[in-house]
Amino acid sequence: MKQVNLKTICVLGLGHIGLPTALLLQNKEYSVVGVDVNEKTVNMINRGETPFTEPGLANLLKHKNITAKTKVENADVFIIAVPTPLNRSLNVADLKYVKSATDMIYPHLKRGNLVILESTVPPKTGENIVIPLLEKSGLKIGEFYFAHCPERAIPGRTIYEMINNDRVIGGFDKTSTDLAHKVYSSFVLGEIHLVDMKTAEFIKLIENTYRDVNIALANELAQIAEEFGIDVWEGIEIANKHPRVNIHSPGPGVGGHCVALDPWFLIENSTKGKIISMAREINDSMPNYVLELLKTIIDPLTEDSTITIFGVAYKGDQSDIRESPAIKLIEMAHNLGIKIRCYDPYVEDFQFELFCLDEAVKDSDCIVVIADHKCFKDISPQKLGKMMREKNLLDTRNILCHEKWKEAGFKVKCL
Ligand code: SAJ
Repeated sequence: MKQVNLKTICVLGLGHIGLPTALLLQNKEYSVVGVDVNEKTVNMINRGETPFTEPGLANLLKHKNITAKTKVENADVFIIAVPTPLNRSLNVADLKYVKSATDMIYPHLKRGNLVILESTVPPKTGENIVIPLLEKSGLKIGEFYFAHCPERAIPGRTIYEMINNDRVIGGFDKTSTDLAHKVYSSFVLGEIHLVDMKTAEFIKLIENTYRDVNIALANELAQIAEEFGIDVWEGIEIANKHPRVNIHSPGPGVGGHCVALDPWFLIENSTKGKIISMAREINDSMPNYVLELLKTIIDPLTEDSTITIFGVAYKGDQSDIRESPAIKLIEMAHNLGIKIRCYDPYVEDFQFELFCLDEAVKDSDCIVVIADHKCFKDISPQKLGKMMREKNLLDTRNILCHEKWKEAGFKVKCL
C-alpha cells in the first residue's frame, strides 16, 4: 500500500452515524475532530452530553478525546456522515447536505488526503457529484483519494453494529480502497468487503430495499388475511418455520430515515423498479389503512370521537420520530376533525401535543398502538378502561397480551 499519512481525521456531521463513528475512531491511533453546523450539538458534545439517546453513547462520550467544532480543519482523512433526505415532491435524493459538506472540505484538501463518504446516496453519486466537487480544490482525483463506506448500523444498536457488522468499501482506485480499509479496520471486527464505488452505493440501497419490499409484502398479507378473517401473525409465524421463508412483520407503516427513503434513491436514475415503487406505495398507505380499520371499530367515527395513540416514535423502544407513520395518521385524523391524544414515554419533542398516560386515555374511544414499545406490555388495562369512554384497542404491532385486555372488557382488534 502507498505510504500516506492517516493520523488526523475530521468527521463531518455529528448525528446518529457521525458521532459514534468519531468516538470509535478516537479510541485508536487517530486524532479526531468532529464538525457539525449545529452549534448546540457541538457545545453539548464538548461538555460530554449526548445530543440523542443511543445505548453506549454516553459512556463513549464520557471518555471522549475528540473536539467538536462548527468549522472544518485541515486533516489527513475527511469522513462525510451527513443526512440525505428525500425530496418528497420528486421522490429523489436531496443531496444538499452532502454537497455542502463537500464544499466545506475542498478548500482544505491537500495532496494525499483521503475523503470517505458514509452518507447513503444513489448509485454513481461519488463519481458524478462528490469527486468533481472535491476537484474544485485544484487537485485531480488520484492526487487525493476517495471511497464510499456506507453506514449499516441500526438505531438502538448502532455502536454494537458499527463494531461487529461487516462493512463494504468501494474506493475510486485501489489506493483509496486500501486506505479506507485501514481506517475502518481500526474498530470494525466484522469482515470488510472491498468492491468498486458504485457497487458499494448499490449494496447499501438494496439492503434497505429488501427490507421495505418484504415489509410491504407483510402489510399486503395483513390486508388479504383481514378479508378472509385469518390471523396474519399466526400465519406468518408458521410460514417462517419453513427454512427458506422470512416474511417480515406487518405494521402501521415504515418510518425512520432509511428504509422509507432508500428504495427511491435506488430507482431514481433507473427505468425499472416496479416492485420497489409499489412496495413504497403500500407501506406509505398503511396509516390510511389503519384509519379505515378505526372506522370499523368506532362507528361512526366523527368529530366527537377521541383516539389515543400509544407510541409516536417510528419504531419500538426509541425516541426517534423521523418519518413516523404516527404523523400521517394524526394528520389524516385531524383533517376529519377527530381528537387525538398521544402518549409516548420515550419521546420528548413532537409536533403534536404529548400527554401523560392518564390524560391520554381520559374519555377516549379507542387506544391505537403505533410504536411497539415493550413497556406498553406492563400497562394495566383494568385501570385505563375505567377512564375511557369506550373500551376499544387497535394493536397495529401485535405486542399486547390481548387476552388480558379482553378480560378487562376491551374489544380488541389486531392489524
Ligand atoms: N418495520 C415493520 N416491520 C418489520 C420491520 C420493520 O413495519 O418487520 C418498520 C419499523 O417499525 C420502522 C421501519 O420499518 O418503522 C424501519 O425500521 P427498521 O428497524 O427496519 O430499520 P431502521 O430504519 O431503523 O434501520 C435500517 C437498517 N437496515 C436494515 O436492517 C437492512 C439499518 O441496518 C441501516 O443502517 C439503517 O436502516 C440505515 O441507516 O440505512
